Amino acid sequence: MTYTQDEKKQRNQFATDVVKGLTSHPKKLSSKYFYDGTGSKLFRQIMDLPEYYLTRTETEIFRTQCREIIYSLLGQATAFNLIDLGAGDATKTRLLLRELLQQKIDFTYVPVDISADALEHLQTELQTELPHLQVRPLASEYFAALDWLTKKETNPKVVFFLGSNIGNFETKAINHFTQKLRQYLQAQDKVFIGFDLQKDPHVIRQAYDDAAGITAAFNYNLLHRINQEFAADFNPEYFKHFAEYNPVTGNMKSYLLSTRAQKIYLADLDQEIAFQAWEAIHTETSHKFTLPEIEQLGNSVGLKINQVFTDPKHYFADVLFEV
Ligand code: AVJ
Repeated sequence: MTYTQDEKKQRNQFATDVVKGLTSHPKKLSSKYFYDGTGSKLFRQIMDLPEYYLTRTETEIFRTQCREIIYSLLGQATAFNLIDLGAGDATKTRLLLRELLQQKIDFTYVPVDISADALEHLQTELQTELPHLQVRPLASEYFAALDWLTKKETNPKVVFFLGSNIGNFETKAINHFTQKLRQYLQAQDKVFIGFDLQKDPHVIRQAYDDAAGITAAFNYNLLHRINQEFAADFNPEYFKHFAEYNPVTGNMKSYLLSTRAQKIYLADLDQEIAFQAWEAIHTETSHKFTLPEIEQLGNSVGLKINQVFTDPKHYFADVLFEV
């Protein structure tokens, strides 16, 4: 596995972000910090929840339209790199990988993930499941990975960004991300992005507040992680998971609410954080898109839609863009 940033730097970045986020108004923590070992495990459980329709729906799109997807993303290319940003456990991508191998197509699979734990888990599974696959895992943030790759690779690339991971950015950051992504692309390259679509707000809300409480545990884990990494004294029982969907903005937001006035001490950083009763920490945004919004997003950076793959209920869309 290749790491584009060392552990010490990552921890420093985390410390800076935690202090900055918890001393701002409103308080916030970046959702990218959910994914330590426990967080990645909890997210794998979320993907299997009955309420969490996203993974199931996107998997269904991949399963039923596998050949069409491969045909469209290959275009004229004979050899390529499949870069999978935020690969996670790559359940969906695997369906394509198997078919690509069967069709004897020359490609390298480059899973990129912020979570080294998730990547290790994935690599082990892939080695037994698809022994002929050429894999080159990158433990990295997205752009550090693209930077690193553009310097080393000349083959055309197809950049995957599945699972509505793009929804985790704030509105401005979605545009910024797409803009930046575009700068790494050349004429032959393509981008394949998974977008969660706007739908009945109740369906969306339940996906982020499941009956078994797994999503709540996923949210609380952020506090456990801060306790572990910075010797902090958060008591997760004094916080409440709260999830709210706004059909006007298309933003699904998750929070941790402090159920009482309390002071938290982060010993390793010698930092005290005061909470008012019912004060919120915003921990995640999961944006839901409309198709015109997706088209507009592509247009604004010079990406054209090649094809839209969706499910019968139009819950989710995997969109192939070309330069
Ligand atoms: C992995 C970012 C797509 O926003 O739906 C799941 C993460 N958070 N449940 C999402 C998540 C709460 C997920 N993404």
